[in-house]
Amino acid sequence: MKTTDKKAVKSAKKSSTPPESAAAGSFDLSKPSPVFTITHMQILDEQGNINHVDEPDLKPEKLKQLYEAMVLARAVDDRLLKLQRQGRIGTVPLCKGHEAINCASTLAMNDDDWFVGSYRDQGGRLMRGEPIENAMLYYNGCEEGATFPGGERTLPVSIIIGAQLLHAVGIAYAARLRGETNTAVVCHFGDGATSEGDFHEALNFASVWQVPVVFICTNNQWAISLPREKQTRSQTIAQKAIAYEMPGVQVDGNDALAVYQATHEALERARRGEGPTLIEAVTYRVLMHTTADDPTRYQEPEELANWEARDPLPRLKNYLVQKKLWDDSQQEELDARVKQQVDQAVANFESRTDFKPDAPFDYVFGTEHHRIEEQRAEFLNELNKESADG
Ligand SMILES: Cc1ncc(C[n+]2csc(CCOP(=O)(O)OP(=O)(O)O)c2C)c(N)n1
Ligand SMILES: [Mg+2]
Repeated sequence: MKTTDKKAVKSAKKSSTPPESAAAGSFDLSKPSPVFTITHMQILDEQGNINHVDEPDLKPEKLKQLYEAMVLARAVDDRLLKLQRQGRIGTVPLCKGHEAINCASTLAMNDDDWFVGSYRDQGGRLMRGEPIENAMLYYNGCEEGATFPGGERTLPVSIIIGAQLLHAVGIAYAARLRGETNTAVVCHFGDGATSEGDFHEALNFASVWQVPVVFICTNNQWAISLPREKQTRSQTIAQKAIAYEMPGVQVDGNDALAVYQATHEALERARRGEGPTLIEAVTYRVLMHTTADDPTRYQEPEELANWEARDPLPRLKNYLVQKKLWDDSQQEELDARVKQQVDQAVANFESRTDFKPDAPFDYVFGTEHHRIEEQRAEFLNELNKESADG
């Protein structure tokens, strides 16, 4: 771990009382301004060699679970791309290269926690128990793919950039009001979302209220075709935490162990009542934004190749092999099992015929609302007219 000032981060939020300087009339202008630091975390180097000092305390079974989840996420991503290219599903966003961020952060969560994500967290969603075919349904326009049994604490995909950060803060606030001391919220979003007002409002109130939220920004360097340097002049995204008086941690987003450790520490802090954390997970979007995009028009091939060489999967695999937890026969068995799972999900998806065209109206509010019902009736009426017209 390269640490700028680990202690400063650990002690940054020890109490929920506002710092003295924030009290009205207490400013002492003769004092020097405070100096802030952010932590940078890397535990596995790019070849998968471990830095033993910071090796997380993860049992072999957990490490294998993490790797298997990442392999499954990659296989699902590959298949979604093929299905879209074959015209069997609609436009789909892809998560290749983000498996360490999605899966390692989810591994650090417990069942009482809430998962609040965007559309680029497939690996985490699968770990929360979402069926593989949900993505196929959802990206084929079927609302049925947005929920799943047991998924009450896993919010549907948020396509609206940044909106889910406010939901995360509200949920964490409610959990605290209900006295759920073991519950925290993990909220995922992209680098582009940090330019939205929602990001700033959410971080501000999360800190003011000291609610248990872990904000994880997947900085994949792109917001569609807009590069990171046109999004913000800040040297890091993690440093945006400083303005809101919360710890800001930058992690190597292709290092599953660093992502796990940063999330684990932030969740522990949240559960101790020490408030929110902002984690910036640095990675690269190695595929198109969605299947409707052509990144060859704006990405440099050399830059892409550089990042492809840092692929999080072989990196974690090398670590497991070095620890004698993984070998070729386990890989073969896993690849076959994952292929079978994905094949089965495609078959389940393609055999479904029971779609309800007005399903989106079911999910707007928790209870029936007359305005929504008016809109539902209008929609169904139009649909019937179209069907009658052939
Ligand atoms: C409020 C809002 N504005 C604009 C869009 C259109 N849009 C879809 S994805 C995207 C880029 C988001 O980039 P980033 O937050 O970095 O996430 P990434 O796609 O890289 O995961 C934009 C602008 C949207 N969905 N919602
Ligand atoms: Mg992005």
